[in-house]
Amino acid sequence: MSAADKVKPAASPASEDPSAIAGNISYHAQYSPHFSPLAFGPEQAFYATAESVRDHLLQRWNDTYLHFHKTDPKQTYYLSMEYLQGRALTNAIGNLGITGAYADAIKKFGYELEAVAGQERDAALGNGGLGRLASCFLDSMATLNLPSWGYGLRYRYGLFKQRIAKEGQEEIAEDWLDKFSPWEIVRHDIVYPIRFFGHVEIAPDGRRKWAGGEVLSALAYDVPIPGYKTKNAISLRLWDAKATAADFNLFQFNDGQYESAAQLHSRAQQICAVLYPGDATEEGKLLRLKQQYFLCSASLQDIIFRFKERKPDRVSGKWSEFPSKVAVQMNDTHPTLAIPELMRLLMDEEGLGWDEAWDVTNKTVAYTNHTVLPEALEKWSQAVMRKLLPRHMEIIEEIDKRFREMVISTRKDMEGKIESMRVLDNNPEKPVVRMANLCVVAGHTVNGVAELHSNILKEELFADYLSIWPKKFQNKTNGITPRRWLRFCNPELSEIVTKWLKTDQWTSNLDLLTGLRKFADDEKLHAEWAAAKLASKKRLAKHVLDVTGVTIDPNSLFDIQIKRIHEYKRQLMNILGAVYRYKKLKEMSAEERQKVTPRTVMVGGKAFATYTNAKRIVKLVNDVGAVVNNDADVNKYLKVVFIPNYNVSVAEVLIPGSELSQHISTAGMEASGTSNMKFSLNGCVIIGTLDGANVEIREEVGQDNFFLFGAKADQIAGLRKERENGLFKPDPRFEEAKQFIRSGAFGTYDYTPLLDSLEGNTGFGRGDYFLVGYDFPSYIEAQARVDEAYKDKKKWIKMSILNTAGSGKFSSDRTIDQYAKEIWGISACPVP
Ligand code: BZD
Repeated sequence: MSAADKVKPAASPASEDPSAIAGNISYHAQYSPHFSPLAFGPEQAFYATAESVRDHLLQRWNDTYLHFHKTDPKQTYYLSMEYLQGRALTNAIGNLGITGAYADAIKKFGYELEAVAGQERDAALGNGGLGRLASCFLDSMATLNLPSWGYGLRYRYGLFKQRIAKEGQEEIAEDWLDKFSPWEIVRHDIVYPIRFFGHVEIAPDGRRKWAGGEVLSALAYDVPIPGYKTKNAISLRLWDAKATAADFNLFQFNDGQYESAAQLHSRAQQICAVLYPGDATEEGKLLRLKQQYFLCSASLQDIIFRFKERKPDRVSGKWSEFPSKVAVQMNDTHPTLAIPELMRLLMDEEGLGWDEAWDVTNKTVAYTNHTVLPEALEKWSQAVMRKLLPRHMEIIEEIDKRFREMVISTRKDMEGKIESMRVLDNNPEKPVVRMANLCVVAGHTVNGVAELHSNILKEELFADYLSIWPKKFQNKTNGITPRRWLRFCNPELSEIVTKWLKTDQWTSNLDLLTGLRKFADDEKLHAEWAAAKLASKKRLAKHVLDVTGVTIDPNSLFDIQIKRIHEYKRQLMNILGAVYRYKKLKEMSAEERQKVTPRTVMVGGKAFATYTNAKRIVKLVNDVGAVVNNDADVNKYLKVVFIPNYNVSVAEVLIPGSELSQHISTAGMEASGTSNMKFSLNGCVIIGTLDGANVEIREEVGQDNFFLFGAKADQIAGLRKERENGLFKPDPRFEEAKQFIRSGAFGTYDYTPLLDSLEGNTGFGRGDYFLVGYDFPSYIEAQARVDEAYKDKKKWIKMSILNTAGSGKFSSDRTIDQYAKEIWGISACPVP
């Protein structure tokens, strides 16, 4: 039966009226037909519903654009190679305050809202924390009515889909655009030329000019981002690459040379084909650099266009006004090319001199660092850069030269440091451009993402620059949006919070959660809290059964670690802990076992396709699970489950159902972490090291409500030295766990190389560089404290409540408000 048979189609929805909404859904099912008009299954229902919601969004998006245009406020542009948006439907109707109306409207077609929303594919245009942070920031920017937009790339295939096969992780292309995305609006009116390769010439007016090479087009797709309870909707503008008809060689095509006729078209397609194309080859590196430049150039041309559009009369001679109207934030070093591109546009296109262009650029751009791992700090080959972007390379060389001269002439004391501070590393073996150094030298502000991390930036990574620019460095502790990460993903707990606080205003003022503290011992609240947790645990258990076939017990302690698989995040320590627990259970008598706290250990996350040890860790978790879960002696007390294809929507099921979550990185290595904030907000207790934002979470929720273990950041260097000097004595429990795996207890796969990475002083595996062996005993002891605490149900629920109550600081509304005031200098611009 078609939608029109059930509800009469109507072109426009009236926002609060379910009948009018149903009419509009029916209208979209008929007149935006992507499917046969005869059927109206859950998938059709999703697309028609989404298009109906899009009508609301577009209205707001247009009003907001016009309002910003008229008021001409200073605007922020967030440049990021990644956005992990996840699903949009529930979030959009939640932010617009029309969830109930839509649920009722959908019922008229015989469907439940949840089932329809479950049809949506995740937009996974990102990897992990950095991409999800960008998405949380957009939600907060819109909610705070800030004039700000995001810019990114419209990857055809986002982050791969993970499947677990016998050999371990398999990667499959994630086809989020397979049908289409109902949220994006293609903007055929917004197209910019993007040049690659070519050469630099002197134009007749004496300016330097980049010419030749090949020119592609960047085409804009807008994704409207609604704020919570506001009329404002901002834009996430994603660029796609295109070639034009003029680039199509009809002569060659008619001559049967089909491939060469459309060469540029196929090169254009490569640019936005995938997120993080492999970069082991030279071609792969070139493609990544092309992607980065594509984002920067298209975005800056668009920003300059808008600067002119808003006040056409200011165009000539008023470039000093630019930084009072535009702030550009670079999300890590991936969009660093924004710096030389802005310089080029200002000098070569707009005719500014170096000093004026530099002043404008410096006052416009700021840089957020997300890692101190040396291997993650981007360096581009000077040769590749010169070939692809010859004019930008000239500009970078000039920035480097002027920086060097400035230090030599003003800071004699720093002469010995200049080489490592320079933008260029002219090592004859491998001359490179250091992108982070370029960001520090050119940006007006550099920030870290948690207090500990920002201090490490100031004291270690960027310490030399600090004495030159003491005011340049700031901290902006990360945050998460409370809308997606509590209100919408955990309706049961949200209702309880609203009931006890007697207001739902916590949704946009998360500090109000502290009001729960005074009820932390209230037995009625305890009963409600425990019931909500149990409901979420049951939903989680169903997901686990659906995707793995493993039955887990909702009465066991749900212990979760979900994040990208990386050695510094130490999923290996978690699984060694589980192996140790399993071995001890095996050694116990049936009677002794009955005193044990039953646990379900869940691990989820994707390993980068070429990261061998990370893939071995995925395989090990799966192998351990296969043995433990089928061992009838102990599987009442322990299950180990690998959750496949971890993504935003999986997180939305897992986090509400969690009771303990692991954030156990080697201290000093996790810049912040943001899932720790999501867990804590959902009443989950953390076991963790003093790393990243864990430090601040522990301060906020109270040290009694956090299971701490492990070495501190300032001990790490010393411990590594001790290890190198052969002074490390491994704990017998650590040896026992490793030996158990080596014995073949979990199958025939050869884990020797993985386990060897934990051995030795230096050399292979860097002699346990991540100090799993050092922290293991205190980790096991902290886990024993968890077991004891969980036996006291009252105590545990109280800890859970106090975690939620202490999470107010970690709202991305707080983070974005600080960026707005302390870095960008922008203020709210609400649509009246
Ligand atoms: O950024 C992460 C950090 O590891 C987290 O500690 C932090 O909480 C978040 C947000 O600030 N970094 C990343 O996610 N980084 C990447 O994904 C990445 C991508 C490409 C190249 C290098 C790093």
